[in-house]
Formats: sequence, C-alpha cells, structure tokens
Amino acid sequence: MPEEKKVKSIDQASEEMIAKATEEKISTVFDRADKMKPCPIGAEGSCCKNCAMGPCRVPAARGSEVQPTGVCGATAETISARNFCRMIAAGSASHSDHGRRVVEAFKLMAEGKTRDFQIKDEQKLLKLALDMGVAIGNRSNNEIALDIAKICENEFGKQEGELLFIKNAPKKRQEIWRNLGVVPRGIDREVVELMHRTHMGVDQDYKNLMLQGTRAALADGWGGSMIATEIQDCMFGTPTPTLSEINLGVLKEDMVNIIIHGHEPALAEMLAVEGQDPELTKYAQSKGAKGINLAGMCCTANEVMMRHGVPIAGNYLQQELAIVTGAVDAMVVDVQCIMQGLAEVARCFHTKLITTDNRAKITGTTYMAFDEYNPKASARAIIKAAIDNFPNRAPSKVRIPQVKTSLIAGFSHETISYLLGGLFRASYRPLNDNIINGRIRGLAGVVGCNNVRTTHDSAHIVMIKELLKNDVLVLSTGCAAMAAAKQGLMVPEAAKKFCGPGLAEVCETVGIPPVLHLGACIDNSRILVAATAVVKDGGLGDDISDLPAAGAAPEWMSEKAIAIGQYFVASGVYTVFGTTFPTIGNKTFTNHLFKDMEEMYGGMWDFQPDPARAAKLMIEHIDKKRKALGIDKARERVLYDMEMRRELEG
Ligand code: BF8
Repeated sequence: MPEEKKVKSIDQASEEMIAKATEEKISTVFDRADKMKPCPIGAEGSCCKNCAMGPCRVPAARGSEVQPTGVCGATAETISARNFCRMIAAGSASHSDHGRRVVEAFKLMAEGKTRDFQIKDEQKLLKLALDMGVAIGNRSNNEIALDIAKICENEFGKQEGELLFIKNAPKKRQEIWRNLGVVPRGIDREVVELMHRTHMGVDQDYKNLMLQGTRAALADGWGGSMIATEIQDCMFGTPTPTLSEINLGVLKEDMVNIIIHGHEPALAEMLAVEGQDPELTKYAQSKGAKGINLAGMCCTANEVMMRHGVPIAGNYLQQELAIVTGAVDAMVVDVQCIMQGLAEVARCFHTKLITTDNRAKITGTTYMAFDEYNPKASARAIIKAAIDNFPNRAPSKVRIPQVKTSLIAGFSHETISYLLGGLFRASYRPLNDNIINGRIRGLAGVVGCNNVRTTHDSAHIVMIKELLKNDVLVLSTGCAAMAAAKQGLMVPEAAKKFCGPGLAEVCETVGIPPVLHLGACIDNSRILVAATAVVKDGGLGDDISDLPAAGAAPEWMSEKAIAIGQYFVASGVYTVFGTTFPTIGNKTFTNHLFKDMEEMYGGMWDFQPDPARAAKLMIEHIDKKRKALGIDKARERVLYDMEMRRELEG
C-alpha cells in the first residue's frame, strides 16, 4: 500500500499555495485526488477494456489464487501484460514523437528554412557525423547536419535492421538483445507492432508480449529519447554546470511572469533568448512592469535552466500552484504532463493559459501556434501577449511564497567526464577508481515524476538522502531532480552535510554536488550513455548489468516512466518503483518482470512504496554487484532511527 499521507507536500512553498487555494476555494489536483480514489482493479492492472465485450475485471477473489479470465478467455497474465505493454507503447511514443519534432526543427535549420536556430555544439555535431558515417571533409555544418537529420528521420520509419544507437551499448548488452530478438528495427514500427499485438485476439502469451514491450522500450531509450537528446545538444548546446534557482519564490511581483511548461525545448529556447530583448523589456515597462521574468515548469524547466540558467518555478505537482500565486501573467504549454485542471485554475486569476502545439490543445484556452519556420516571431508574439496581460493582474490576489533554493545543473555525460578527467583527458577513470576503492559505493539513478497519491517530493528526498548517507552517488532527471534541488541537494556544499565520508570526499575534491542533475526525462538516455562510458573505462565488468548501480522512480505516475523503467531493466539495471505498481494484480506476470527478467537481462523490476526500504534494496543490489566484481569490503550501512527519519522527512 502507498505510504500513509501526512502532509500534501514536504515543500514549504507548495504547502503555502495549497493553503491559499483552499482559502480561495480553488480546486487543485490535491483536492481532486481526495475526492477521487483510484479504481483498485484498474490500479493493479486487472481490468481489460480492449474490446466492447468488456471491460472485464479479473482480480482474484479474496483469499484465492485463482483469477477469472476475460469473456474472450484472456488470462489475467495476458491482460496484465497487455496493459503494461500499452503503457510502454504510449511512453515510448511520447518521447519518440518529441524526438521526431526536434529532428524536424534540426532539418529546417540545416536546409536554411529557418535562421533562428544554429548549430551550438559543433564538436557534438562532428562526433555524431563520425558515429553515423556522415562525411565531414570541408563541408559546412549545415550540410553535415542535413545528412544527420535525414538519417535520424529514417530511424523513426525504418522497417528492418537495427537502430543505429544500439551499437553504442556495451558489446555484451548488444548480444543479449540480439539473442532475445528484442533489438528495435525502427522506432515507429515497434510502437505500432506493440499496439497491434495488444489488440483483442492477437498476442496471448505474456512472455512473448513482453519481448515486444521491451523492443518498444529500447526504441525509446536507445532510439527516440537518445536522438532527441543528441540533436538538442547539437542545436541548443550541450549543457554545462549552470547556477540558478528553484521554487515558486523565483516569481517576481513587479515583473511580467511567464512560465514555460511542458517538454519540447525549441519554443522554450526562443522564449529564453527573446525574453532578454531590451525592446520587449521596454514594452513590459510601458505596461507598468519592471521587466520580463521567465521561469520553467516540469521538464521544459530542466532544458532551459541547463542551457540558459532560467530559474525553475517547480515540478509536476506545482503547475497549478504556480498560477495560485496570482502572479503568473502567462503559462505557455506544449506537450506532456500538462494538467487540464490548469484551465480552471487559470480562470480564477488573470493568467493566460497559452497552448502552442496543434497536437495538444486545451478547451477554453488561448492557442498561439508555434511556427517552426518562424520560431522567433512565435516567441515574441507569446511574450507580447503575456506583457499585454500584466495590467490585468489583481495585486490583492498576489501572494508569492518567499521560498527558493540555489542549484547547479547541467551534468551531461560529456561534462561529467571533463570534470572528472580534465578537459584534455576527459574520462570516467577517477569515478571508476573511486568505485573500485570503495569511496563511492555505487551509482543510483533516481528519476521520474510526482504523484499526488504520495506526499509531494517526500519519497524522492527520503530515498536520495538514504543513498547519499551510504556513499551512493545519485544521478537525477525530471521532476525527481527538481525535488532534490528544492531541498538543497544540488550544490557542492550538500556533500559534507548529507553524504557518507567516502562520497563526501570525492564530491568535495571534484567540486560537484552529490546529486547530479542530468536534465529532463528525455535525458535519461544520458544515464545510459554515462553507464556505458563507465563500463568502457574498465575495471567494473563488461556490461551495464555488472555495475554497482540501481535505478528508481519513487513517485512515478506517467506512462513514460514505465517505458523508461523497461528500457533501464532491459539495459541491465535493477529498477525499483514506488507509490503503486501496475501489474500487482497478477502474480505470474509480476514475477516475470521481477524475477525472470534478471535471468534474461541482468536487470529487473521491483516495487517498494517505502522509499527508505527501497533505498535499502538498491544498496543491497549495489553490494551484490560489488561482491560479484570482487570489490566488496566490510562497510557498515547507516541505519536510521525514528528521529533521523523524522528529520529527513521534515
Ligand atoms: O517527462 S518526470 S511528471 S514532467 S513524466 Fe512529467 Fe514525470 Fe515530471 Fe517530464 Ni517525466
């Protein structure tokens, strides 16, 4: 069962705005969750609604192991697998469609059809060209980019062969995938085939279904997501450590506040650039504001923070709360993780909710299309609309929580290797050495969402602090990263305060925070690349599954998280989810994910809603891997008493 809820959020700014919403009788996700409890049958994956003879509910009767079948005879494990696979398909499609849009923008840039974007990271462009067999010679960057764009486009529609980035994985991993027949051929093909195989009356063998589920998940992690990250880096710049601030306190009472919310960074990039324009600042001043204040929300926030230092207003469960401050003149959204509830909350204030993508409109809000041929003009029109709305703000309704924290983000895989090895001999050697000598016990990826069914941010923080205490270096993305940043875990000084002695020493020597912010959810591909680099550096086995490493999404909620989890598992990573798990209604299929997968991939799923216990499971897995590598040595695990737990959760 999910942990007992005490407060809605451990974040003070969020609690303040939840209270303001209650005072002003504004309904938010927190109220709606209290009113609407999850359907227990659907939550455990025991409901099939894939045809009109149902929906069929197949939970086992209390005290019984026997589960009924659907009216077509589909077994509970088939139903469970189908539901899980459809989550993977949706998650993989979301990341990949994001990747496709980035490639389209890249191609327009390369063809000279828009001059608003240029190549920002030439080195990365050339590396990609080498990886993809694109001629460099004395060709222009745009000529090279056009070839790369065409190759990437083809990755989506390819019908046979293997996705190109598969060959970047450790050799042993590639062989595992080939032997199991799960190497993706083309991104779209794997998603379409998975949707077909989960249709009524098609694939009715849960193991066989999951092979295609895995193929579609790998098409995300080593395909769509990786393409998105690589091309974004070429076009917008590879992130480097950048200092900024996070939480609702970054909003400013005397400025035009524009929140950029969603996932795809092209428009957000332009807004970040144009938001600096003195002419627009003057226009804002003409309307009575001191200037323009941009702030990010959700994964877009991570993108523009890492590349431009734009402050972050908050993570997923803070989107409505940002509007509740009364100080947001425009919230600009594109795709993914945007709650429809925003429209209703915005109606209680002057806030203009602007959708920008024709794939994602919200009834009753303003639509201002992002024109990819004219990104700059689109961005300027949106900023102007926000400025025009500033005079409509009701000062009596404004209350901005005075809560914000410093963070350093932008630890791309390339940056980590420069920081560790120096600019001229960038390498992971110092990291591997410190893992081998035990100063760093292992690596953990703590990623994923917020989920209103558990206290906002709490599970992330309890888990991360427990890992740090036990000398586990944490890599983070998405809303998990923002949770960590808000609690002050993303500054170098955090090392001394929160880490075991070994990890603290390494972080202090290198000058890095103990929780490294690698970017948005799409950038989980950076974790795969970094893990592969660690393997290739040597001394820690010859595959990702040999590494003393684990992954977690303690507050997950989205289908993308399931796709990510599956590509981590299939890449050899022990991956534990919190809050709830969508297959627990069926033991056979859950065992397949939790046990059989270890045999197949060396990585497997797990579920543990108590974040401290989940951290313990991750540490046990890390220790198991250390032992297998012969680098284990007696070390004491830090056990928390109640007082320490309270302090952590407070
Ligand atoms: O892609 S972590 S709530 S914002 S799904 Fe969404 Fe989850 Fe946040 Fe970004 Ni990722």
